[in-house]
Amino acid sequence: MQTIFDTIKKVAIKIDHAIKTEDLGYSDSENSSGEDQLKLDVKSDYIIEEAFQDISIVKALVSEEKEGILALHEEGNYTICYDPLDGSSLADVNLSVGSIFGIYEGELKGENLVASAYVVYGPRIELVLAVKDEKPQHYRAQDGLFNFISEITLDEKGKLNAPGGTQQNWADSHKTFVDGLFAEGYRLRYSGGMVPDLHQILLKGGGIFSYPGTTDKPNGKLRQLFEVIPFAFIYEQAGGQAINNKGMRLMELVPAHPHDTSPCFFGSNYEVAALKTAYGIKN
Ligand code: P6P
Repeated sequence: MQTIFDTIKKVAIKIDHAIKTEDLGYSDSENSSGEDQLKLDVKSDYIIEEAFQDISIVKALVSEEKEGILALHEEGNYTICYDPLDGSSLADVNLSVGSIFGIYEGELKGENLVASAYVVYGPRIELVLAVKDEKPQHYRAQDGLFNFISEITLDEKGKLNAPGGTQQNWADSHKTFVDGLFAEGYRLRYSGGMVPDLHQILLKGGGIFSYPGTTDKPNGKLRQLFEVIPFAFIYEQAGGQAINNKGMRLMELVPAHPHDTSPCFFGSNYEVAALKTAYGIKN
C-alpha cells in the first residue's frame, strides 16, 4: 500500500502544478456521466493513469472521467477507483478542488475497500490517507514533500453544516433537518467542492455534509466508487458515521455500475442521529 500512497503524493504535486499553470478551459469531450470535461479533468486523469500504469500491484484503474475499467496487471491485488479532479469547475474562480482515491481488493463494492485517500488543492496541498483500524492521517506539502501533521478524530458533535444539492428539489424531511441544525446555531460551510467541504468538517471538529436524493437526482449526484465510499471510510475511521437516506452504511454499498451514485450523509454522531430522526430511520 505504501507504493500506492507514495504515488498519490507524486501525482498530487503534478496535478497542483497543472492547476496553477495550465489552461482552465473546456475540452471538446464529455465524461461518462455526460458532463463537459475541462482540459484539467483530462490532464489530471492522464497524470494519474501514467503514474500507476507501471505499478505491478495495481490490477486496474477506474476513473470518473472514463467509461469502464482499465486493466493493468493481471497479478495485481488492487483496483484504484478515482476522481482525478473533483469540483474542477471551481478552479477557474480560484476555489479549492481535490482528487479522491478508493483502493479496492476484489469485487468493486464498499466492503472491499482497503484504503482511501484524498488531496486538497488549495492555498496549500493537503493529503489525507486512511487504512483499516487506524485514524486517518493528515499531511501537508512543503517544497514538494508531504509532512505528517496529525491523526484526524471527529468530535461527537460539531458546528458545521454543509447542505448539498438544489434546495428547491429537497424533500420536506431534508429541509426540516437542515433548517433544524441552523436553528441550533450551526454555521453554513458549503463551497460546492466535496473534497474541501468534507476536509473542513474533518479538521474543524465535526458537523455534517449532506447530498440527499432530490426530485431532479433521486439517487443523489455523488459517485459511489470514486467519491462516496472513499469518504465514508475516512469518516468512519475518524469516529463519525456515513449513511444513505435509508440509514444504510455507505460502506455496504454494492454499485451495479461503476458510475452509480448514492444519496450520502457524512458526519459526527450527533448530527447523523439527528438526520436519522428527521428521516424516520429507526436503527
Ligand atoms: P451541487 C462537484 O461538481 C461535485 O461533484 C462535488 O464536488 C460537490 O459536492 C457537488 O458536486 C456539488 O453539487 O449540486 O451542490 O452544486
